[in-house]
Amino acid sequence: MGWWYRAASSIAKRSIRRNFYRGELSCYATRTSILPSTSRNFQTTVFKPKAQTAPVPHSVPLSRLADNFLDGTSSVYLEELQRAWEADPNSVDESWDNFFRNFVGQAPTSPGISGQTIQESMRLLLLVRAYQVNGHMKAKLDPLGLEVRKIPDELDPSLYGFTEADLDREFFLGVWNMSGFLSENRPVQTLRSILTRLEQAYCGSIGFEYMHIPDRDKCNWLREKIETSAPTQFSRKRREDIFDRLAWSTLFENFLATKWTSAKRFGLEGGETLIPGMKEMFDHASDLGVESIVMGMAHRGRLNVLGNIVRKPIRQIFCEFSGGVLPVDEAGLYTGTGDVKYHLGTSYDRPTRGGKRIHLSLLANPSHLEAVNPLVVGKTRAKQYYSDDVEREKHMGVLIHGDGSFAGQGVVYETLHLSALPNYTTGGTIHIVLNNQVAFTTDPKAGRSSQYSTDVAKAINAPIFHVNGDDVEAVVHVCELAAEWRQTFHSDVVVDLVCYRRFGHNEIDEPSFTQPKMYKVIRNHPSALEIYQKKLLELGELTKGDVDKIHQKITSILNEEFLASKDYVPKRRDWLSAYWSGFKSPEQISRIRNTGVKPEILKNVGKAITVLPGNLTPHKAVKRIYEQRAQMIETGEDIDWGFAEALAFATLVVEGNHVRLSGQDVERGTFSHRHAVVHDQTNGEKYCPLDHVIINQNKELFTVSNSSLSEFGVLGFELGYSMENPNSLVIWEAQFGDFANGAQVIFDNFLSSGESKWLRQTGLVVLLPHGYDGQGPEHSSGRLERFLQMADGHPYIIPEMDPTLGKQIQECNWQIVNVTTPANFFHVLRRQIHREFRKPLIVMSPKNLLRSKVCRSNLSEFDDVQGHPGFDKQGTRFKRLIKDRNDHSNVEEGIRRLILCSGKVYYELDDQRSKVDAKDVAICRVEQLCPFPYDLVQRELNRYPNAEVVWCQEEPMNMGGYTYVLPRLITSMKSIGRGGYEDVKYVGRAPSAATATGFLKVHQKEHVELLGKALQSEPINFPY
Ligand SMILES: Cc1ncc(C[n+]2csc(CCOP(=O)(O)OP(=O)(O)O)c2C)c(N)n1
Ligand SMILES: [Mg+2]
Repeated sequence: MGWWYRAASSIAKRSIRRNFYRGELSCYATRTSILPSTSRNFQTTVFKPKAQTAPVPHSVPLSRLADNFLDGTSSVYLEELQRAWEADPNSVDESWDNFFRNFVGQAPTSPGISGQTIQESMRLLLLVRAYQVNGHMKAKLDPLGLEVRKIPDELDPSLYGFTEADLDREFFLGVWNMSGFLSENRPVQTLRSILTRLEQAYCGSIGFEYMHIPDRDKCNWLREKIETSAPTQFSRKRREDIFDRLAWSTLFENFLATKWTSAKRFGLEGGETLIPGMKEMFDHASDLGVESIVMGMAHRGRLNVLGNIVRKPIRQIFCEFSGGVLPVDEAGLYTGTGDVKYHLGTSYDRPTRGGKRIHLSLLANPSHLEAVNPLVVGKTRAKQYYSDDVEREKHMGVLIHGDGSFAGQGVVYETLHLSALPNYTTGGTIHIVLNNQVAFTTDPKAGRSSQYSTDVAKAINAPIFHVNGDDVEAVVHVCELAAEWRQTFHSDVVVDLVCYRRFGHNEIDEPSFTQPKMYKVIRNHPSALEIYQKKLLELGELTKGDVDKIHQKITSILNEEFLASKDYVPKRRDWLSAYWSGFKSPEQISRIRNTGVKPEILKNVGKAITVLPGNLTPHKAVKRIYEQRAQMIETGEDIDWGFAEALAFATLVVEGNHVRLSGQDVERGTFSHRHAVVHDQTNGEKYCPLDHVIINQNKELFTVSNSSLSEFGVLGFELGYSMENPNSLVIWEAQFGDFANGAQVIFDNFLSSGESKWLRQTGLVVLLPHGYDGQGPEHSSGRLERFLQMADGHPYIIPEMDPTLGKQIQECNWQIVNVTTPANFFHVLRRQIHREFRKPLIVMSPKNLLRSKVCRSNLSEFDDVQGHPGFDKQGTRFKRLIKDRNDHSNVEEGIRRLILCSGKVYYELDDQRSKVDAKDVAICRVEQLCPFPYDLVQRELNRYPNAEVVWCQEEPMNMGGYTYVLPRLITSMKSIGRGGYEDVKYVGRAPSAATATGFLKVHQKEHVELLGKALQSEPINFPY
């Protein structure tokens, strides 16, 4: 290969020089683009090379070449071969026999191969290479024929000095170590046939983009598939199948259009070949070992995919079109708020052509384009984990994208770039871009800065198959090829299905307002079904009778389903298809379980996770931390935050649960408090103590993984992961709580509302470091207020508060806590698993408490021993509210002020209280803000009947818990006759645009004022 690069680069250099002298520097990129370089993708320069400017090749017979093309081993090899062939033509490979037979003895000037010059050889190779690299630019991808693309000069043979006269000359084209066109058994062909083959392979209905992949084996594998001499021929039977599938896709939309003329359905018309493409892809994937597919897609064609691919009962889809019916009234049935029909998901076991079954699940998703992508990938990964699919060949993710969204939505890249990360890979996702060449009203040229909407996928070296959506056989071919690629290389691949949108963005939209020219063409454009039907009839593969039969069959089934839809009543099963067996819906009461752990188990796991192997050389600070932890378990005292968390993980692991913690720098912990992975200082090897809690522990049972620097993508991934199996504690930690807003879509549209919309539960935990330490506006706040605002608990109605039942928590959309003790953190984590339902948990986690000497717990607060401090009336469990630390009795009339607060400000208040010796002030910590612990707040209000009630927070008034707590506190007070609105006082920062000041001095001043006011001896004015 070395000679080839040398030769190619010398040509390139020459052309650069030439162009430079002509003052056309801009063509640098164009001319070098034939090289395997990074600049190849910009084909917009105006340079038009004149064929005659290329130097006319001088013929130099091969045998007399002194060029480095044949220097060294190559020429010696050729000479050897030639000698062997002269002695015995059968002793060499047939291709060489042909070659020498053609070559030897002919006059150098005759139009045969012997006239081939080294320059021609090089140019020919460049021409072939140009097709491999840029042939897609000439492929006929646009069904409407409207696309204006400049065919790259590199695909013009005259650029390389070839003329008409050369077309019937034979050329030698053998290259070693390269598969496909250049290596087959007939290295000698006419230029005409070479060009025909190249055009066929690269410029038909499929445009292959793969030469950006920096892996020769992968390129060779693809070349082999692409450059095969005969294009794929489908059998009559296959063609009938493909036709049938295309007819289903087309007639389904037609049927919806005629029955519900004014309903929005975001139809597939113009892209109907997606359905046969996907079906054939899935059949082929199943043949190659795939057992289940997790799918995600947006609005366009979703109903068609649901009906035809995932086989959601068509009568149900029709029923939903007619307005939908609530499920049958069953005891304990939760129906949520529901969602529009084109967002719902479902799953199904679909029989494949090969006689197997493949499990398909389409995830529900919100309107937010592409937001479901990371969830699909995360869920796929979880399926692989639970089924021990270590090769990642049984479970596969498939994502269907819009062209506008694929190019424009950042989460596409955030998901793509997870694809090869060890703890996030799924062995390849297949992406299908349903490229209808428009996004709502926006043309591609206004919607992206690069040629193809798929260009972002080049960043991960995925091959991209662009295909003309009107050529259903080509669509099927690339869909199958994508499945093969995925199963062979376990990496992502993209199918860019270039089609059009027959109607407006939705069916009631007028597309000609904005795309008049395109829609003029579309109006007269036959459907893909009509095109294929005509082709098969002309080829004699189907008769008119066959076609009619298929049409009739489908229409009559659709009509039957339509009739059946009128009496259709959804069953609970339809709503809760992914229901976790045994888990309770919000309306099915479940008892609260305790979360304390037997002391001996705590001791044992505590020891297991504090022992580092003798041959490991940890950093001395880390060694000290582990020694301290060992000490903590030994004495049972002073357990800190990091160790409490590790104990929660370890005890869950011992109980057989999967624990997965992911986020930026979580292995060490942003604040250096976790050190879940210990690095050997001599050889860099890693040791994770939590991997050794039980004997022969599965490597992934406990997973802690630094993630890529993404919030939206990674949080979405973990959410998808958490939804697969309830017996897992899946945690995402933000570096600082602020950064969670990069993933806001996941919070708003999935985590806070997913159960209500789609009846899917998740116990995902989100750790958001929060707390005002003077670190400036972006490192102080986890934006507690945002999460509280999305909480669905009623501020004016106190629900049934039976402390032994989880009804309040089962009914809420998520839990939000701001925990202040290591033991309480331990229990809140364990509570996620030790219950019969799953609910997301948002934790405002501490920063300066991680090292605080006062933020410590005793091991006796973790265990389940009666009489120990953790044990209350019901046993040991998470404390939703922590009462004043002083041993107050049930009624304390002498307390003049009750401060309610949440989070680390408690310790500061307590400290201030000691400083000013304010014994008549009680401080309670609301550890769980949502759902609001009405019962416990009432209890504390009753305990201090004469106290002034204060809500104290360190956040500004428009942030933190204030606006959430205020109405709930008033409701609690009113309910026990303790006053109302004017009786709740506020101590905290003033309202602010930024979360915190950037000036440390200002912060400190605010802080001192805040504490001073909270503990001042005179009453606090209303409202602050
Ligand atoms: C995050 C987000 N931004 C904007 C929209 C509004 N929107 C819905 S569909 C659409 C156009 C999508 O274009 P494309 O991805 O090409 O899909 P198509 O509708 O053409 O199939 C837009 C802008 C949305 N749903 N989600
Ligand atoms: Mg589009």
